[in-house]
Amino acid sequence: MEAHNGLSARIVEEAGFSGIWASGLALSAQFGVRDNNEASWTQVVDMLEFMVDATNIPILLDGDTGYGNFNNLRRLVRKLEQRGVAGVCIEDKIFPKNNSFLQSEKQPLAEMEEFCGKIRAGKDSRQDPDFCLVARTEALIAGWGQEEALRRAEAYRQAGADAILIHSRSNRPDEVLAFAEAWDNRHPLVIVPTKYYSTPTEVFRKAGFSLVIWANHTLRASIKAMQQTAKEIHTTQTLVRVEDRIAPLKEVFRLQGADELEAAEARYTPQGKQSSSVVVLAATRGRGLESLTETRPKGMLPVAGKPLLSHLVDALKAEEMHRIHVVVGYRPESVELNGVTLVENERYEATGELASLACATEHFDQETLVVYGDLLFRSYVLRDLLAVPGEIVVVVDSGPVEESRDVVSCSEKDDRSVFGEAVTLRKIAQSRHELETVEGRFVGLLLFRGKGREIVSETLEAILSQESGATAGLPHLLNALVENGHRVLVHYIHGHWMDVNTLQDLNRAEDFERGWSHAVR
Ligand code: SPV
Ligand code: MG
Repeated sequence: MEAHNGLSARIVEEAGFSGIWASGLALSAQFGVRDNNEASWTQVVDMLEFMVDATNIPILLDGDTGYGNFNNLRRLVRKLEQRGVAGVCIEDKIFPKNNSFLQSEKQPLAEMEEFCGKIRAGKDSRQDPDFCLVARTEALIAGWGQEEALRRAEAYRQAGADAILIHSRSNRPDEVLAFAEAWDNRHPLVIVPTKYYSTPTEVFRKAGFSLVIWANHTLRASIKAMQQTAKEIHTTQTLVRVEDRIAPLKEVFRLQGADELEAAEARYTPQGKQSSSVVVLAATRGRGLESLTETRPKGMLPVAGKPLLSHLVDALKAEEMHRIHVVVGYRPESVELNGVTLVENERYEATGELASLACATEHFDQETLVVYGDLLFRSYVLRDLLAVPGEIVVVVDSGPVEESRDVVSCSEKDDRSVFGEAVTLRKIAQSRHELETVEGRFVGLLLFRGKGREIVSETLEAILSQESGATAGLPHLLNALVENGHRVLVHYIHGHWMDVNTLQDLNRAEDFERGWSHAVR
């Protein structure tokens, strides 16, 4: 099957083919030039390198005439071997050649003996005994007839060609079938049924052909798709009509092997140096603080001389987390923070935390921290959390639970003597009566990285696809993760944090930030 660059080569391999035809026509066309050796042979070889890198199946290059005489072919064979190309097909025409279907009868053929010398030179210069040299005769294309085709094919066989390609421009298979009959299985035969495409492949199998080349079909398929898409976008001046008909970006990334790079990054880059992102959930006005939040959400209320959210942002930046995305909703114009990206949840009034989080999924990174916008904590809380290895980690305060909000049940209780033992989340609830055991309270810090990003994104999407998902909060996501069998690691802390929900909290926050309290809730 034809391919003409790394992407099409990978697509051909994924379709199940066991070999690739690096078509001269298609390679020229994708460069936007004619099939007349307008692209240099080194440009062709460079493209082949991408195709070899993208695949694990053999690639047979359509080497035209070998780009010159026997000497040019020798060098070509060496370069192809060096780049992992499995073989080359050369045709008995004169450089620069023309495509077989253009002005066919005017095409001069190479002198037979000279072409045999080229075949011998090509064979002699290979180092890998598996490197294939296919000799293609254009005798039928140029109108020299069956007898000349057979004469040349035999000469090329004797010169050492590994297979003979007999090319025909007839709409019927008769020519190549007659050739095969006379050839009588002397040596492997190859055909390119571009013109006589309606013949069942079984006919070719029965006639003894070793290889059929479908020579230009990924190129032609892509031309049509590109033309239709470009025209439609130009005409409609919008992307909405085409979006669902074209490959999603996700598919592009998959074909490029983006996953492999991500996995390699996890293996080869130090954890702390992962590219990190933060999503701060700060869309709501803040219930319980109505009197102060007429013109601004609670995150903008001043605490110790600056907005509550600024304390959080500064704490994040102190841990080198500079890509901070704050999801705003209520009074977004009042949220003025330096060095953060604001993401708006326009439906904040009708939706919950998860809907806000979903507004920021495009900002999820190799390592992503999700944090409530009304949180204050001592710097070690974040530093220690970032040092916990694991794909999904939550912070739980193991201190005495006074309130019944965000209470959690974990696999083990906080036992400082077994420092480092992995504890996992069992369930999070809004009432301790829903839990068999209560080990603490969720602090509003969720970290995910590596595969955890995919898992969280998928779970989030699944929840939001249900009606009940619209108003769901972070606990809903955590429970869904656990229910789906994913490990949510628990990182225990003991105090040194607080969230702000009431006027009293606001005063405590002042003390907390001034260092006067340790705020064990
Ligand atoms: C090619 O694919 O470039 C070929 C086959 O050489 S053909 O176009 O039929 O000549
Ligand atoms: Mg060609």
